[in-house]
Amino acid sequence: MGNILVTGALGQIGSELVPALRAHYGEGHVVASDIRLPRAGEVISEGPFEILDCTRMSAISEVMRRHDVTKIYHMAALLSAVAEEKPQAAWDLNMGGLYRVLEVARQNGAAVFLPSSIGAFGPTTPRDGTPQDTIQRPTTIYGVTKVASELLCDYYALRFGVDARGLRLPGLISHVAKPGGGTTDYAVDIFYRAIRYGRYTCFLSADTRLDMMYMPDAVCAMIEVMEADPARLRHRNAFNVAAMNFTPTELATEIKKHVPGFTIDYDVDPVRQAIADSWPRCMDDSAAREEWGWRPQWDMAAMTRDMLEKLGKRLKPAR
Ligand code: AKB
Repeated sequence: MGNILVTGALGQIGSELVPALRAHYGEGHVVASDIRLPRAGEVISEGPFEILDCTRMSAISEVMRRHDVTKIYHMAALLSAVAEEKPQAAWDLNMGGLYRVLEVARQNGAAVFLPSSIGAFGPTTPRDGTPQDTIQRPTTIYGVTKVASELLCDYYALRFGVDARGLRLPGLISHVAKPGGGTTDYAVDIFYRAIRYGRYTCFLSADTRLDMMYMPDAVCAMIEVMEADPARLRHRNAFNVAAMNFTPTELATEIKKHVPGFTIDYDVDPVRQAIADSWPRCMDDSAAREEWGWRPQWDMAAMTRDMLEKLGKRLKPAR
């Protein structure tokens, strides 16, 4: 078996994907990479690590050849809110990185996993039961890069036979690494604040419903879609995957069951609110269920219990 390269390995997804891939395929078979070295406290398990700028094609090529890489999980990207602050940088990294990863994959016969997002949809997309194949006219630079990335992956599959697969991920909730600049980040921050201060000020409005997923489900989905029998895949790339959806009020009510006295208030950030208002409330993921057996394990109640338990071991109340 060849080896797996993970770009952006120190980010929110990579921090859990790398250990999961290492548990599944063996420590030495998974090369973690990022633009910088891990900082103190950032542990992504034992195993090979490379500093890699994935906008440099020769650097990706060199790492791939040296480690005999046959599969790339390409996680390096800017998230929606930070991308809106720096649209030019978002285009350079999100598109420039993917283009180079796909090119090197084509030259070396490697497969590629791409995380797309609910951000690939826009205000004219049906927001409830969002179909697998539907209108995609996002109004954010993040969304523009996600749609273009989905199309580029399809093009490389069709034109060059690159086995490029991917998922449209919802907001991801994790107790390991915090997300860096997304619109759904509130659903992680709220747990840290609940434990430390017993209250949270939310930057989205009380009734903003969005699709969400607990990271263990997301990591399983990423491994499963890459292992799926290609003969069963009609879509191959950009599968809708859903697990739970809730509003900030509903999540706060669930947290209150475990943190008595927890309170939430709202100070809406118009930029992130506009982004959230253009995204699906609840995607239809039947294509993923039918074509490769997607089944989420975590709902809001189980995720909330686990987040509070895991974070509660690391964080002390500030009160
Ligand atoms: C973000 O909020 O930008 C991401 C996403 C849903 O793609 N979490």
